[in-house]
Amino acid sequence: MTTTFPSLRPSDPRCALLVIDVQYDFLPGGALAVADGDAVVPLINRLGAQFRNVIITQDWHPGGHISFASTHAGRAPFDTITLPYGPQTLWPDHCVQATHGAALHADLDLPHAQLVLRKGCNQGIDSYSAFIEGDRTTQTGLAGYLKERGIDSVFVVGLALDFCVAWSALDARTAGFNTWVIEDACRAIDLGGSLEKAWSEMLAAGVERIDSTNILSLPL
Ligand code: VGL
Ligand code: ZN
Repeated sequence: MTTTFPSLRPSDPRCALLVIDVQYDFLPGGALAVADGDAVVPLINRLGAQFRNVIITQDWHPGGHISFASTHAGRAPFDTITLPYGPQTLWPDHCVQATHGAALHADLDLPHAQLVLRKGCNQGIDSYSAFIEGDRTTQTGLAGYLKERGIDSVFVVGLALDFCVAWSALDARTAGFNTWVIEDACRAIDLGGSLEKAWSEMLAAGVERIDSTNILSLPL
């Protein structure tokens, strides 16, 4: 798979930056901390300044969510269970609606972001993806939102690379978007080989793997 560098400028109205789940619970000290997760914030701010279209996502679970180990008697975080829609990794309680852990990092500086999309709000369905929930049926509406606005190219950054970033990038491809993941503006959980698996699935699906310098060096 050869990487094609974006031919569109980030300021092009057909491009959008998707900023995935830069929330306190995924940052050092948080309930489901991603190592070095806070390191992406200054870089995302620099990238964001170049994009006309910025969309932010927030993992936003009700208390007692199906993805929480605490919801299932005898289960521990990082166990896998089988739900009606398939296997589900169980997590520590995280990103509970309107808690501090669910808040976006205060240093995220994206005043021009037009949409904050909250996902994982359904009690009985997890949603790593910003596009389609874990049952692989329920749509968040993001694909329609982007398409109705003439956006056909998305650049994905944030946390966690091997879960919400990867699932969002894969679903962006399936929905027909040109899709790039800006690797150094992401950090991973890396659970049982999940990072390697995520990259092989993304590259096979035609997601392009690039570095922030590939964007920051483009003319505005
Ligand atoms: C995420 C696990 C559970 C993520 C969200 O944002 O990558 N990971 N919920
Ligand atoms: Zn979650």
